[in-house]
Parts: sequence; structure tokens; C-alpha cells
Amino acid sequence: VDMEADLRRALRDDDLFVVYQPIVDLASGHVKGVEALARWQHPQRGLVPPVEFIPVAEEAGLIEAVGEFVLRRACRDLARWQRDLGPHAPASVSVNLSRAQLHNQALVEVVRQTLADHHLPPSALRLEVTESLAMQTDAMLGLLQQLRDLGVSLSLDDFGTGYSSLASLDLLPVNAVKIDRSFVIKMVDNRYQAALVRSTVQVAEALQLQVIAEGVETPAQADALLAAGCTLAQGYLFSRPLPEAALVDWLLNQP
Ligand code: G
Ligand code: G
Ligand code: MN
Ligand code: NA
Repeated sequence: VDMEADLRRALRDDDLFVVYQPIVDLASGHVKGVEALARWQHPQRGLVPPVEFIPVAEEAGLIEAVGEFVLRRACRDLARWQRDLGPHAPASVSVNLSRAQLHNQALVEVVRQTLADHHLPPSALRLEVTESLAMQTDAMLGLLQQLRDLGVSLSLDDFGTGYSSLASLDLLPVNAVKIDRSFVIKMVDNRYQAALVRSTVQVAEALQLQVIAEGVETPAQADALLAAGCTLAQGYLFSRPLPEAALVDWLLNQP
């Protein structure tokens, strides 16, 4: 099967879409934002997950097109929620950036123009990046700084996996750190893992960074995170990633 040709067709035929997962305040349950996650409804294969098609898009030089699609859709939807849902609208939308997108300076202008097109303040957009050694090169630090200078927020995604280290929180121009699901799972019955999360929260606080825990599935995990000082979270405990219409229903049902 030629996934690359199929992906080109999907971009042309609008077979990609975006689902949204709420990010909530653990103590109050209030919605603080949503994360946009790409989906592909393939005409024959059904739903193709991003772990399968993002690498194909990167290989095929289609990652800019996929990334721009998600960015535009997320900004368009957030602008509409803020117009139509009043106090139920989330304050921000988070969009994942592929590492490959951070090699192209044109990203800065795309982000600026997309916000302008939808009359959104830069603070309404949070871009999620995963750390790599390449991120500490001058070129990539420069690009991240230009995004910060626009006024958008940056979150360090998947923290606790790969190359991420506490030192990088100080090195990179990020506003938030997202604790990876693997930590959240382990910290419930492992005091060392819980201490690691607590230390991360403390370092983040010293640097005035927000901490968001990912993949929270159980009340016990939510309690452990609160005990470790983590205030924001997302996960199936609160909501699965939802198609736009279902997210609107979910938001309207929040107190
Ligand atoms: O939504 P799901 O759990 O299937 O996401 C799996 C992975 O795909 C996650 O690492 C997520 O960051 C990534 N992903 C989801 N949507 C996008 C997107 O729009 N762009 C990029 N680059 N990655 C995405
Ligand atoms: O890498 P990134 O953090 O962007 O990806 C988030 C991924 O985690 C998405 O694919 C989303 O579908 C998935 N996810 C979100 N909440 C949960 C959860 O509670 N449990 C599990 N297993 N996956 C989750
Ligand atoms: Mn993410
Ligand atoms: Na993650």
C-alpha cells in the first residue's frame, strides 16, 4: 500500500480531522484548555493513528501541510468556541509540532498569519514540542525563541522520556512541561517515581513553568499528582479526545 499517495489524497480530500482532549485543573475540575490531536479517516483502512501517519508525512515532505492543517483547524475551532460558548469556551488550544517542523523557519510566519486570520491573541495558542538533542542547536533555539517572541506559549511534551532532563527546563524557552503518561502510571505505587514528579514540579515552579500531567486514568493517579504539587492534567479520567461536536457538548455540560 502506498501510504504517501493516500496521505496526499487525504490532504486534498479533507480526510484528516482533529479531535480535542480537555486539560483540567485537578483541584477544581475546571477546563483550562484543550489539546488538538490529528486523526486520519482512511477510506479503506479506517482510522489511521498519528503514530503511523506522522512519520510518513515527515518522510514524504508532507509534514508542513499536515501541521498547517491541524494548526488552522484548531485556531478556527477555538475562535468559534470563544465566540459561541461564552464562559464554557477553553482559553487556549495546544497543537503538537513534529520535530521536522522545527527545521523550517517559515513556521513562524505560518503561526503569526494563522492567529491573525482568526483574530486570536497569541496567548490562545500553545505549541507542544518534544525534546531532542537537536533542539539545543542555535538554529532550533532561535526558532523556538521567535515563536515565544510572537507571544505563543511553548510546552515541552513527553517529559520524562527520551533526552528530557531537568536542566533542559532552564535551557529551553518553554512555558510549560508535560509529564509523560509513563511517569503518571508508575508514581502511584513507586515512591521514587513519585519523588521524581515532585522534584520536576518544584524545579518547574522555581522557573515559573506550568506542569501538566498526561494520561491520567484513575482517581488514585489524580490524587498522587495533587500530592506531588501538580495542578493541571489531562487523560481518560476526565475525557477521551473528542470530535469537535462532542467536545462542544462536553464543554457545555461543565458546571
Ligand atoms: O492522539 P494519539 O494518542 O494517538 O497521539 C499519538 C502521538 O501522535 C502523540 O505523540 C501525539 O503528540 C502525536 N500527534 C497527534 N496529533 C499530532 C499532530 O497534529 N502533529 C504532530 N506532529 N503530532 C501529533
Ligand atoms: O505525545 P502526546 O502527549 O501529544 O500524545 C498524547 C496522546 O495520549 C494522545 O494520543 C492521546 O490520545 C493519548 N491519551 C490521552 N489521554 C490518555 C489516557 O488517559 N490514557 C492513554 N492510554 N492515552 C491517553
Ligand atoms: Mn502532546
Ligand atoms: Na506526551
